[in-house]
Amino acid sequence: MADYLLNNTDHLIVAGARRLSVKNHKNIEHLIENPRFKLIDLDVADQLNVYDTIHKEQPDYFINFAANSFVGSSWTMPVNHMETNAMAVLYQLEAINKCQPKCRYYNAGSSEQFGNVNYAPQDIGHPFKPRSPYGAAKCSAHHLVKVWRESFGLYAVQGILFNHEGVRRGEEFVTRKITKAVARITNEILDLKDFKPLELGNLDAKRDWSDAEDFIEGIWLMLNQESPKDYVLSSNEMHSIREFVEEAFNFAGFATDQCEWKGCGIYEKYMHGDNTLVQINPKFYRPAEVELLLGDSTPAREELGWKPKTNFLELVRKMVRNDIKQ
Ligand code: G4F
Repeated sequence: MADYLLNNTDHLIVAGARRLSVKNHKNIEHLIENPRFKLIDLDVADQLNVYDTIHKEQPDYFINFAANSFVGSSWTMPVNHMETNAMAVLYQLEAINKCQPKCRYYNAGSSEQFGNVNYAPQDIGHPFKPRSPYGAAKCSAHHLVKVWRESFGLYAVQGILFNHEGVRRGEEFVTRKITKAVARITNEILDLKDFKPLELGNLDAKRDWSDAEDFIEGIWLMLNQESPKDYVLSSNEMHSIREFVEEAFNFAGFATDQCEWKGCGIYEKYMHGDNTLVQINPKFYRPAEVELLLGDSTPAREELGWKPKTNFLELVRKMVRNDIKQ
């Protein structure tokens, strides 16, 4: 988002990040010296800190990407997810309403809010049926944004974004986990070393994946309409984890017609000759799964003039290429 704003607008970016004793700023390292980029300490779960920051900075826009985004950890840290993904939104809305009501506000919503879906594709009218503490917190945030918009006339929106990936994706999310492992296994096989197979959970979950870079423009368009409205951003294409695995290995030279899925359930394996490339580890199964997500982003395409540029295959290849290069 910061890259996009620095390249396409003349705004000053005040970037808030939680203070850590050992910094984790790899994805923004290249921006630190930019005179239009200012990094400040900000903990969105601390109401006073949020209020003081908005009071001091008087932002024209406030974009909240500070949620905990890993669904898998939300069962072990449910309170933390409610505080960071829901209460934090309340603190931000209240501070904006009190000190800078002209500020345009964006909160990152999620297709996880649709959860145990009733129909496909899911549009903005699909009911919320979350399956995780993460999803429940995001639904709560969604209602808060709507209530503050309707009660106080704030320009506040929550885009509902389907999965968005890329070369800066965290390594515990399934796409990056796969592409990193494909790069590692490819190198280890070429070097004739022993290697550990990639371990995954549910291979049959289906997701609507896009390139995060494409979504940034959609978010900025959502923030700059005449009146505030929530939109879905999605590729409108759905693929299983299994297909992602096949395409990623295929691109690295393990042709799909020379590989084979063998066994079933927790004994299923993806084999290339005698080599096991992928095996199941039940520890990656979730207590409740969102089996299928497929978006319908027609209103964003028609009303905002937005559309994604990168399709599924290009995304897989871009991520594998990057990880092999690294
Ligand atoms: O990559 P994931 O962890 O992403 P998930 O849960 O769909 O959430 C992402 O997208 C949401 C939008 O829909 C965002 F709101 C959220 O913040 C995040 O960005 O898992 C995708 C699927 C799941 O069905 C999971 O069970 O992959 C399945 N999976 C199978 N094996 C695995 C694994 N997921 C992970 N992380 N690790 C595995 O080994």
